[in-house]
Amino acid sequence: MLDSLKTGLRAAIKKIVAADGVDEDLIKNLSNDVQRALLQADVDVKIVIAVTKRITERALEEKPPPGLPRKDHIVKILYDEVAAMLGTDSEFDFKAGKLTKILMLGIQGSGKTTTSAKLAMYLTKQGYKVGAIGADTHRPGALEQLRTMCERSHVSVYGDAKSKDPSDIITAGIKQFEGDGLDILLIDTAGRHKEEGELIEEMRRIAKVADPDLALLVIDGTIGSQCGAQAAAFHSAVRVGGIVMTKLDSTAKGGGALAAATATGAQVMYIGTGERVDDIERFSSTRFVGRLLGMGDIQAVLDMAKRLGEEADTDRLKRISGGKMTIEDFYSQLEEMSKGGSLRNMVESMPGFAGSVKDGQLDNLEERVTKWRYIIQSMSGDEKGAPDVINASRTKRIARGSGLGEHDVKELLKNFKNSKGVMKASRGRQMQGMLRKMGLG
Ligand SMILES: Nc1nc2c(ncn2[C@@H]2O[C@H](COP(=O)(O)OP(=O)(O)O)[C@@H](O)[C@H]2O)c(=O)[nH]1
Ligand SMILES: [Mg+2]
Repeated sequence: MLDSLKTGLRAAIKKIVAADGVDEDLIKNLSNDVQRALLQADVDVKIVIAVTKRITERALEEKPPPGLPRKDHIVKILYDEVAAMLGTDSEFDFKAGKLTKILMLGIQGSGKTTTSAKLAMYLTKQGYKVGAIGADTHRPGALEQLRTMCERSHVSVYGDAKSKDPSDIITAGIKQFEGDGLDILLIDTAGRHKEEGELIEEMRRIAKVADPDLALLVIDGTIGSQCGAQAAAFHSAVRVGGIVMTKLDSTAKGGGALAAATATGAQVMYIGTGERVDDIERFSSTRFVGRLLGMGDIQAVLDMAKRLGEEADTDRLKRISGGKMTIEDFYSQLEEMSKGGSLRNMVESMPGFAGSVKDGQLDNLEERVTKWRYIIQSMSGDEKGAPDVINASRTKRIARGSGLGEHDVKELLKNFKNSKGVMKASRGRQMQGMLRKMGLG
């Protein structure tokens, strides 16, 4: 399910990026592509229609921020809306001084016990007084596992290794913690039974005695399409209030989240990113969609848009857009591109480049930019201002000064000339244009 969604959405984006211009047909086409991809991912048809309708409307009507190419803006809209479908970034509204009981649900191995201990620590760090109950009577050692993992956060754990009745354990646990002034009580449960029906029945009984304020469904992020049915089964027993997706540190991309979120109407609240007790994060839907689409964080695109907007009036950009770029301008543009991270991150986060740039090419580019720095440092002021004066003997001198070959100097001059034309043609697309001229677009 995840793979088809990923492939479908990426193909839709590729089409946009490859198109000559943006028109109504292209946007309709995008809408259809996205619709198909989401439907294939078992997303509820009503949701699919609503999402694609919003994408279409926004793509047709919204004006991109200054400096952001319209195509990138449309890709950003797609990001926004798919992320919004997964829910806004939300956290349960814990109230200090009032006990919030959290019931952990999920099949064996999904990461319930680990997540209980992670949450115990995470919430303790936020200043809440946390306690835990181990009510998994099926797995030998489950209580010990919870206790050991909670040691570091000094969260006390109630359990009864001899009891075979989770409801009894929970009742006794709640009683034991009474008067301790807990803000949060985490209840870890079993995830396996001889039969799934029995497991769901047990959860129903547990929910009755625990009376949870929040039931968190723990989903193994490496599992895809089965998540929907699993989530629906648990949801039928206990109203699921939030989802935790685990194992996102492995190759998992967490596609099951979509299915689980759709099946329960609940939002993903936390993600597990490792086996250690502090490997937990609040869920961010934009980051998740970025991961799903393999494009890094959309934030990089937004940052670029903002920077372009702020710079729109500087002398340098006036020179550049007027076709009067100097070599130093050219170099500072390159530097600009690598600001706030490596060139690789920058390129990977730009819709339209992700996936189309091979690793080798990028290494190559970073190497070339370094070389160019040496070359530019070996130029005289008038050469930097008007590179046309650089003849064969000057080329030789510059090459010697920079410790590089004459062909490197020539390559820089050629790229500079190409970029100059591109910049003049379209200021807004300066970076893309530059990359393309370097043979990367
Ligand atoms: N890599 C990784 N492993 C995890 C994560 N969460 C849980 N695990 C591992 O998954 C296995 C099952 O976890 P456990 O908490 O016992 O699952 P439970 O049966 O639902 O209680 C254990 O080996 C955990 O270390 C995670 O976020 N990342
Ligand atoms: Mg467990």
